[in-house]
Amino acid sequence: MTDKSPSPGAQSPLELPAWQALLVHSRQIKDIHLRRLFSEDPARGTRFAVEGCGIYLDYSKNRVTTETLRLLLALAAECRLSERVEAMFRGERINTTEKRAVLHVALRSRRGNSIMLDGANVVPWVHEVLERMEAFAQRIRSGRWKGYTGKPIRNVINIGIGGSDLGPVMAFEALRHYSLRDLTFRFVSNVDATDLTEALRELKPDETLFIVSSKTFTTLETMTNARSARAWALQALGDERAIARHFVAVSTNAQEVAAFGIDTANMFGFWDWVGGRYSMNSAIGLSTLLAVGPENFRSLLAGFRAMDEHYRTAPLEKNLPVLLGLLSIWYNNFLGAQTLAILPYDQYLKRFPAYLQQLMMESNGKGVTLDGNPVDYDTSPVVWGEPGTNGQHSFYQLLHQGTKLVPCDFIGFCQPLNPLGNHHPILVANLFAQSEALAFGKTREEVKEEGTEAWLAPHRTFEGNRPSNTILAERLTPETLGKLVALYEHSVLTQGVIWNINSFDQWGVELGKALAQRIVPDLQSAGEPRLRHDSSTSALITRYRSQSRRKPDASEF
Ligand code: G6Q
Repeated sequence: MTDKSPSPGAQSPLELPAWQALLVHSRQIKDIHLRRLFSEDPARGTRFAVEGCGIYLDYSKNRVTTETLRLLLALAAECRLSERVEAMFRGERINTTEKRAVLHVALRSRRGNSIMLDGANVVPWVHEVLERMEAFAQRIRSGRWKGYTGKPIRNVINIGIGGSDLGPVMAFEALRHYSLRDLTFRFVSNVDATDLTEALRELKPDETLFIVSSKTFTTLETMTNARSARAWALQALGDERAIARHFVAVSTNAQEVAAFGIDTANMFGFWDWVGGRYSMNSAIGLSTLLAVGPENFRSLLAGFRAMDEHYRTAPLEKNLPVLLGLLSIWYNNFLGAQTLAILPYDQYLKRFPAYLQQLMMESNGKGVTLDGNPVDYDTSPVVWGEPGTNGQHSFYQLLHQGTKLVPCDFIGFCQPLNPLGNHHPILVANLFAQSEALAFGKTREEVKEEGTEAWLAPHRTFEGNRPSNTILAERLTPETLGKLVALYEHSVLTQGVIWNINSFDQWGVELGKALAQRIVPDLQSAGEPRLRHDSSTSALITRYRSQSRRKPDASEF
């Protein structure tokens, strides 16, 4: 045994020449206005734009010059980004704290490819599971799979949380247009019984299939929900044998799946080299496959693969995930931005910001470097967002006139999936107008020229110079969705490499889980427990115990 860290222990980015140069450069250009950058370079709108595998990234409305980009790209090179990317694709154990490879890219690798891990090619394993998932999906979708009473399945409920929920629910919503409308899909994640209770409302147990999605099959919330769902089904169907017809599992843990009573023939596996938040195209995507069918699911995978190829092969200056990641570094570490807004102008992408919250913040919300030293620079921004145009009538006020610098990612499509009158041009006009307004604003003079009284003019002035990216694709297809998700996955790695952190572990979620396990008995015990918490937690527990036992008066109903 050695207590030496298994990580490469690279140099702090602060010591790199490009980082130092960026610091100097950021001071020099911090007051430069986008109005000036655009007027000095009439071709800026297309010069600072790049297209990769059908996704167009316009990054011209960012507070960057050619020199900024040169330095950011130099920083990527000094951090040996390409080497680290290759290490991931080659299956090296880059998740050092968990001693695991990071091979979500293998999940979308073409059959016939070879990705070796410990002397074995993992690609055939991926395709074997995929084929089983497809065969199962065909049986459910065609009605050939019968529930215990002989009826076909009409409702599918995915039970999972975190990475075993956010990907499936985001993908279902994003691809709802392509889904089989005969089936109802619901997603249960929260241990709050309201989630399961509302999901089960009006459903018939003999027409309902539960997918228990859990990599470990030990997660408290998921197992609590799965047991309650099992009791609900058993109560109606009255026979243990019914469980095999109404429960399937997605997991890496066959032993626990069998212990729960699910036939392991109905278990779809994956591997420890697939991180939860990177698992939506593993068997965790079973609900997506059931909803959209094998052909669309394969297109989704093809989209991921196209972006993987682009990331691996495109030169850094034309590489979408690299540019997106570097721009995020620029605002986060050199211009003092604390957050990033994700603003999709497509109602089907309504859960995309929530999905990206986990992807980015769980991956890069880290406080120590790969070799365990505290970082002395900011890591992940706070990620948030809502679909447009709704956000415009809510928080965009702060984006336009507030005191915070909020870089925005606008995402839009040229073709609608639901053409109706002039809805789509109105939607897209709003997207373009917002990034234009943020960048260029409206000067005090312009406001006055419109006849606004002097005292009101400051309130109606927009200083502008507020940065955004615009990500534009032709149409929201399964393939496009795959490209978009992979774009952000790889942007996360790009940032993680620059920050010299492990983007693939999540130790920060452990402590709260462990403390909850200690508090449950304090809340439930019949006798007064001896509380050994801090005074705040103990007082909260005491108050809960007294109020949860109080019978409401009849008048309160
Ligand atoms: C994601 C995390 C986390 C995980 C959930 C569910 O990267 O690891 O969100 O997905 O805690 O875990 P299980 O799939 O094991 O239930």
